[in-house]
Amino acid sequence: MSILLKCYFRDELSFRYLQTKKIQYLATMRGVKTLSEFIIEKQDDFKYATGELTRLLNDIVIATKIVNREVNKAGLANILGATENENIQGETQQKLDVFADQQFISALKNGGEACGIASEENDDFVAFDSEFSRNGKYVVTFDPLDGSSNIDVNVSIGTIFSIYRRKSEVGQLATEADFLQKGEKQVAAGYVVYGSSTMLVYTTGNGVNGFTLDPSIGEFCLSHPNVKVPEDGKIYSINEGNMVYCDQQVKDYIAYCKEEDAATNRPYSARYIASMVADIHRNLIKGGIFLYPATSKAPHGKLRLLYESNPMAFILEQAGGIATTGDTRILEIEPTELHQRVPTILGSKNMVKKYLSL
Ligand code: AHM
Ligand code: MG
Repeated sequence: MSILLKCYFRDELSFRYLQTKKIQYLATMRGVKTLSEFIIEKQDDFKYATGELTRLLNDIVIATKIVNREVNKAGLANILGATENENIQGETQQKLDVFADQQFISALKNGGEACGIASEENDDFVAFDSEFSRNGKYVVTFDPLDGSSNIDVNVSIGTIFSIYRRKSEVGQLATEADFLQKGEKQVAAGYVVYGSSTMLVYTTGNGVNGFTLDPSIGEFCLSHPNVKVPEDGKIYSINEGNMVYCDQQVKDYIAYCKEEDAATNRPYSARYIASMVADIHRNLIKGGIFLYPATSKAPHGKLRLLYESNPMAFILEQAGGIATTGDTRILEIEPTELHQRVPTILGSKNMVKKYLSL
């Protein structure tokens, strides 16, 4: 049927248009709103609304669908296992990390709305050098595959992204200053969790919405409108194996989480997947606190400000939570380098407040 339609609609564009309409029709029949419809509907909430951010988000969505397809067949496709390369942080890159990185770069480069990207897997930022891209108003930072140590063992992983308006002049090549912007300058941020189902959660600064991928129509459908993180929670997420290297505040807080007190629902439950997207997603829905603090071994913590902490902080704050280094609101940090790391503590408002009070 598809081949026949393709012959009838001689050019690819008409064929794609028909496919999109077909998907939208199927989604409408099921009474669900697709992510594409939602993004277009919300376009006017955005103060720079010209359609470019909408197209940029759609480019990102296409890349996440391709990555999702590969993640789902990772065990089959002889794509598992480490490459011989190491990324700038000295960690072994997994093949899927490289694949995902390339997918995002290619989608954003061809989309024309972004003039450059910076990603966890590249030593330096990439400025897109076509005339088309030089006119792009945005830059994107991303972690293409977060929690990649989980790939080989079939545990949830994710993608995280942030979008900023460029600071350099439109028409020129992107510069490092375009990427070294405070988190509060983000115009959009989101993540995709490749879990028991695939979900995309994002914000443009007007609340947080979550979409679940319906594999039968290949569309993300609105499943979690206006997500709010519960003010109190019962879950704490930290790599407790590092406790010996943590400072007294962290030790005291974890001891507090484990104390018995029926009035405050303690002891809390410990949950740690070592994939921050999955850990934070769970805590966002159920209520909880996630901590990757500074340790004596890693004085700035492990997580990267531009690719991990800022986007997650933006989402958590938009959902009513708090995101802090322990001293500073994460979104107020002035970045000094692309691969900067920061201690990251975020989650339910009252849990983070308790941590800060110690
Ligand atoms: P990655 O981006 O290289 O996968 O590393 C980030 C991940 C986070 O998702 C997770 O919270 C953390 O590293 C786990 O680190 P650890 O194994 O030290 O607990
Ligand atoms: Mg990561």
